[in-house]
Formats: sequence, structure tokens, C-alpha cells
Amino acid sequence: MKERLENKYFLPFKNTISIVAHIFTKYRPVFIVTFFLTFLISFTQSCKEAKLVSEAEQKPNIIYVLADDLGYGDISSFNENGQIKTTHIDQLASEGIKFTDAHTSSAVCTPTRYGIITGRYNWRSRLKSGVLTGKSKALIPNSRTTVASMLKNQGYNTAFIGKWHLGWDWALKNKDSISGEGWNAKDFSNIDFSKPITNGPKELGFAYSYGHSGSLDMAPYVYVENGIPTAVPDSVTENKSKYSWWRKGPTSNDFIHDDVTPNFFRRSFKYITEKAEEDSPFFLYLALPSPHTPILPTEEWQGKSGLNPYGDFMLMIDAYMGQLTETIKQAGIEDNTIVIFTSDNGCSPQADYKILEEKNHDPSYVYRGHKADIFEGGHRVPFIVKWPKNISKGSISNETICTTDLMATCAEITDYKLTGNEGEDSFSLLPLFNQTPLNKPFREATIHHSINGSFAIRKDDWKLIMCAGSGGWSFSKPNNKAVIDTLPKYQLYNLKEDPSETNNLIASNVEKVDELKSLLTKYIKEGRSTPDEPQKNDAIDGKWKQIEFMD
Ligand SMILES: [Ca+2]
Repeated sequence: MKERLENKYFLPFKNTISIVAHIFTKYRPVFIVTFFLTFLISFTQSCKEAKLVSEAEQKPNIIYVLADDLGYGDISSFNENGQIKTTHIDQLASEGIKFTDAHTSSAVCTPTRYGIITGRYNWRSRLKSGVLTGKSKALIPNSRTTVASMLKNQGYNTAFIGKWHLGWDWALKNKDSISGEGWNAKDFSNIDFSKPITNGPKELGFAYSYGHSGSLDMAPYVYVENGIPTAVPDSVTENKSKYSWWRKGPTSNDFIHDDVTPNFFRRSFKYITEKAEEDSPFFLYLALPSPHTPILPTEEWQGKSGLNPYGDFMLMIDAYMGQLTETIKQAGIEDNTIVIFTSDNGCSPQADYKILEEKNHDPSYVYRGHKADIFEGGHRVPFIVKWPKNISKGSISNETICTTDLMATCAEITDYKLTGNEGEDSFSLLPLFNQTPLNKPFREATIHHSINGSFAIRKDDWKLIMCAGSGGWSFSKPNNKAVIDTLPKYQLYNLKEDPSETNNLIASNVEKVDELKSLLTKYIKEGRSTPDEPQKNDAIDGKWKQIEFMD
């Protein structure tokens, strides 16, 4: 019975096994191939999945393009009445986010650059007013964390290409010799251009660097690559023309003023193309020396704007920005590359506001003043961020932001936690990129600073200015005592109702004045405006006279 049962139930099964065994034996090579293919497909699939995960976690490339003395109204998408059609920069804005209320921490070059690189307000450094020259010693100590050193530590390739203007230490022929500050051609005779510089971009975290030391109208006219001058200057040049002027000074034979902006763009395109091939992400800080003086549109752009050489120069920069976008596309890295475009302060009077006004173009848009001023024209700048992976096309943010915010933004993007003495005045822009609804203003308040070191504080629609007049170069200048003495000591404006700062409300809103003044005092005294432990501001020789209002 048992056997019968076994036979009844087992025999067909046994037969099946024999058949399978027979088939397997007969078609063994086919099975082996099938098994191998299945394994290969699933292996490839899991590799693909791993790659997708790594792509998702891949940190973005970051390209920061800083124009020099480019006004809010010089970009047509920021100025509906603008007469300079910046097609390529407008396209960048339409593909990303446009900030309408962005401010540089200072109204002039050096201090704004300090704030961008360190995430700390410039006036906390030893430079309490004015700018450096092409000969000045390094402003940022190597001990300070910069955007570049932080990203480098996070595995980024880092590069600076362009105008430095933060000081570096030239090698000297005679260390004991005292010579001028760098405003005169003879001030450079003690520099040994055959030796490397120290305390420059490399020491502050830029693995690659190529640029010149001051503004393009400040000698010496020498390129320095990775800390080494590319050529010892063998001539002295000077340009006295209205727009294209530069100060007299030593010049290397590979330094052609007209070609400096094109050269920086070319080198940036090469850097982007090369680094796109590597596994590590990159950070490129491209600091243009333009449209600052010398205003040098190349031949193909001369006369193209129908305005003046400044307008032509703007069109040239715009065209190069188009090429930059194209280079990123061609390199296949567009989706996860952040491109930031902004300026280091408002437009300079060197652009000739009068001639531009006759042609209905105002580089300051509706805002009062220009470069160097505490008024909006001094420090409100166009600010554009494109990042296809994380920013929706055509986004607009009207939040008040500051150029010091790069540090915290990059820190959040790379999951780095800033410590107490890093980025003291930096707030991450990520929530604004994502258009996350905020339940309070993005920044509690933002501080502005003019060329003579005057302060202003902005909170919501209100702006309190701690000086009479412009604190800069527009009417009325700080040294115009005859007028300044007739004005109230401070100024209060409501920018929503009065964006052009024409109606000083200082006498009519004492409460607001007190509130803003005490907040400004707190930010200065605590050495920071972000919530963390208080820090010290850098000391100066003598008195910091611009903060006397705190006494
Ligand atoms: Ca500038």
C-alpha cells in the first residue's frame, strides 16, 4: 500500500525531476548563460541604483560671478526702464531665482569682498572705512574660515579667478624699506616680483588661483597664478582717457588691460570644462574687474549699446555670461550647478550718470545715490541664482538678503555646521531657494556700510542711517560741511513708501529710531548678528569714530 502510494504520488514527481534533469543536462550551456545574464542584469541594475543615489547625494558645483560696480538698474530684468538689454543675464534670472532686495555688506569693493568670502560683516575687520590698494597687505588672516577653505575641507575643488582686492603680501627686496601705500607708481619699487606672494588666495582655501591684486585701475598690473607672478613687470603703463583710465604703474608684458575680462572668462570656461570631468564638485569664485574702470569694451562691442562705453562694456559682460551658461551646459553639469551672479556695490559715477540719464538709463534704477553711498544706490544690487535641480524657473524673492549669506548657504548645502567664529553674519539662503514659506522675515535686520564707514540698519521697511548725507560720493558728501551741518544728524526712511529716500522721518518716529539704534548697537557689540556666542570685532589703531553714536 505504502509502495503503491509512493508510486502513485512519487512516480510522476520522479518523472518530472528526470525530465528537468534531462533538460538541464541537454541544455546546460543555455542555463549557464541565462543564469549569468540574469546576474549581470541585476548587478547592473543595482549599480545603476547606487549611481542614482550617489547622484542624488552629489554636492552641487558652485560658481559665484561677482561683477564690479554694476548697478541694480543695469540688468534689464531688474529695471523695466533700463536701456541696456542684458539678454543672457536675464535668461539666467528666468531660469532661476531673482532677489529684488539684495545688499552688499559695503558700498565699495574690498569690504564687500571680505564679507562674501568670510560671511562676516566687513566692518568687524581692521578696515573700518575705505578700500585697499594693489600693494596692501592681506586683510583676512589665514586663521579665519572662508567659503573656500570650508568647501575645500568638504572635498571641493576650489578656484579663484579674477580681481582679488583683499590684499596679499608681496615679497620685498628690502624688508626694512618704507614706501607708499600703493597709490603712486613709485610705491612698487621695493616689490620683488620674481618671488612668490604669501597670505593670498591659496592660504585662504583656493586650491587654484589666477588674478591681479587690486582693482584694474590700480597697479601693479601683474597676474599672479598659484601665488607666483606670471611675469616680472618690464614696463610702466598709464591710461588717462575718460572711461578707460588706469593709474600709472609697473606692468608685465603678458598683462593687457583690454584682455583682462575676456582672459578671466576664458580661464573660467577651461576650469569648468576640466573640473566637470572629475568626481569632486568644484567652487569657482570668478571676480570680474568689470564694468569698473578702466571701462574697456573690446572692439566688437564698441558703440553697440547706443549709450556710451559703459553700456557697451555691460553688453560685453552679458555676452560672456551667455558663454558661461553654454559652457556649463556643454560640460553636462547644468542640473546640479549653482550659478550666482551679483555685483560688489552699486554703479560708479565713472559710468557717467548724466550721459546715461540723457538716454533714459539709470544704473541705480529708482534708488538714491550710487557706489560708495549709504543710500540704496550704493549697495542694493541685482542678485540671481540658478540651480535647476533645486530652484524653480522664474522664482522671485523680495526678502532682504546680504552678500555675507554665501557662507551659511554653502555650509548648509554641504552639511557643515558653522562654529562660533565662522560666518558670524551669514544666513543660509536655502529656504528662499526652495520658496519655503517663512513665518518671520528671513533676516531680523541687515547692516549697510558706506565708504567712509558710516552705518545704516534695515529692518522690514525701515532704514535708519547713522550719518547726515550720503556717507559716500553723492550729494551731499561727508566733507561738504556747509550742507551737512544744516541736515539732521541721522536719517530714517520707510523704503516701502519712499524707496528713493527723499522724506527723512527722523523727527517723527522716535520709537522706530530707538528700536533700530539699539538693535544696531547690539549687533556691533556682540561681534555677530546670527544667534550664537558673542565674538570680538577686530581692533584698529586709534578710535573707531563711526560708532560714536553708541556712547
Ligand atoms: Ca566695486
